[in-house]
Amino acid sequence: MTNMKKIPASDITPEHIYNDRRNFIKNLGLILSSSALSTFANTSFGALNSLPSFAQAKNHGNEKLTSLKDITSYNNYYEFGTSKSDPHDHADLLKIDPWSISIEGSVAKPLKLDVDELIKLIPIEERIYRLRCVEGWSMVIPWVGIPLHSLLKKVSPTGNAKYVEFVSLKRPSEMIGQKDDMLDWPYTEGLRLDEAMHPLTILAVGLYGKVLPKQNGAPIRLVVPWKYGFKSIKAITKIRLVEKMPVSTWMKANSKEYGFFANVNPEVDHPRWSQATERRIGESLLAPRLKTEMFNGYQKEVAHLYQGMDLSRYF
Ligand SMILES: Nc1nc2c(c(=O)[nH]1)N[C@H]1C(S)=C(S)[C@@H](COP(=O)(O)O)O[C@H]1N2
Ligand SMILES: [Mo]
Repeated sequence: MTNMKKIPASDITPEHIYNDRRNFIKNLGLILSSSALSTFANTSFGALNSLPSFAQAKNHGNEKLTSLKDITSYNNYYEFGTSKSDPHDHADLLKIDPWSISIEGSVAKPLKLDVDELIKLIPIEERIYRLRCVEGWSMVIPWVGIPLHSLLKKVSPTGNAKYVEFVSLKRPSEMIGQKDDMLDWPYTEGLRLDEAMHPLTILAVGLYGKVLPKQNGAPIRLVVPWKYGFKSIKAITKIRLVEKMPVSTWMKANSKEYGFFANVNPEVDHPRWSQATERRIGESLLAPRLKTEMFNGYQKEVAHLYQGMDLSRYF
């Protein structure tokens, strides 16, 4: 519980959540005092025991990787609580074996399969991406996963598939943060079909060459590197191709602050946080903040997707 005090919650947490959080902390206190907290201490792995061999990322060494320790102990995963240490401390409660993911909706060939079958169907590969959170911090993470477009091609989207909706898990008995209704569970997200088909968009099943830790979204999570971190939904159970723009969990919670596109954009501030600079997790708190790059540094690859759009309106 001490970790909650290090950073003033009002600096990092949306207001409505900050207020709800007092109740949440009260509830959490009851749970913690009645259970053996120390047993959930470590990084935990799940359904997949190990990953098959994979192609390594080409851009090894361009940017210093964030340490495994930081990647697995400073997380946002509100299903397990709102503090950065909650996912590390509580995600082990989640049972992820068996775990199937279904791809449905406007598709000619719907598919439902286990994650271990999925990685036999489509070869996994490593991708080193920056992850930029709307709260103003960032990491550099060596993910292992499959390009989402490879999976979407297998289900043959039909003509009226315009968007892709992603649905996470709702299981409050194991996801103890879901005992609080601060968000409309299950967590959902969405992409336009062309964003989902972009070669940079992946479904991650591992990091640092190993099976994905539960606090990072095991067994399978989305990673869209040019968008704010909240788009990269964890613990996916369902992918639905749809005609209308899905309303994501964060849009429902606060549509003035969280838009559908959520492209990293240093020129468009969040109402309560500047997006011009960022702090790289693991660097000294005294180190100068880095300048946030347009589309998180992936401008060359993705700017064409938004040609002619007013990005301050479609934030
Ligand atoms: N299901 C789910 N997915 C989620 C979140 C969450 O609370 N629930 N938080 C998001 C946010 S705000 C960020 S910044 C990233 C953090 O990913 P990481 O903990 O692996 O660094 O996960 C995103 N995916
Ligand atoms: Mo975030």
